[in-house]
Amino acid sequence: MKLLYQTHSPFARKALVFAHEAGLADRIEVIHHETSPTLRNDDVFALNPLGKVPVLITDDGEAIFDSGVICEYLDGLHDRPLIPADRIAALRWQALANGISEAGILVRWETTRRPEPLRYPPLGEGHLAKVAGACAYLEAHFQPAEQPGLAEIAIATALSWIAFREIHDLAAYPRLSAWLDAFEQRPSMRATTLVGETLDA
Ligand SMILES: N[C@@H](CCC(=O)N[C@@H](CS)C(=O)NCC(=O)O)C(=O)O
Repeated sequence: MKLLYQTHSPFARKALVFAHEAGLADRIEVIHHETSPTLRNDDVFALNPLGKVPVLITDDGEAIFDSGVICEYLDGLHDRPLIPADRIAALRWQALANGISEAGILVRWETTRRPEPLRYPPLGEGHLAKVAGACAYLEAHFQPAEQPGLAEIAIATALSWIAFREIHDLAAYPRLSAWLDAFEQRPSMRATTLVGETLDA
């Protein structure tokens, strides 16, 4: 299989960490691609009409997106499922993690990515409040499983990216940040360190 990837994407990393945790990483060739709505990558668009990574190309040549669907697909390829029987709960935590990354990306548009005269601070502040609210919710309610599954992988990769881009200070959430610090030591996370700058032009 091939994974169209980006070394600084929380979504791409979620799919690859999932592959590592499922014991499937050695079956996947990782190919880095830069993507941005303002810098078209035709190779990615050829496989995903949204032009986003991650995209998984299966051994049959099928292109699968997005990150959540890739995780579902990979979970069918091994015998210790990472998406637990309480599927709805796991998918809901994944949705929260996705929302954190999406809001974080929108914060970055309003703080660094958009040309300065076009930035709209209230929009950035509104999205930052969503990140903070979701972190507070996780601090209060998230009970991570000892054996990581989809929920833990999605939340860890989203929060790790928030810290990497310095979008929001996770020190305000001691229980959550202690768990994240420990999770960062897993081989799956250490093999997929975040690196690089987004290219928008
Ligand atoms: N819902 C998608 C989101 C993927 C996504 O937003 N990827 C970003 C990189 S972090 C991207 O490729 N953005 C390019 C664009 O928006 O055009 C998923 O879970 O895979």
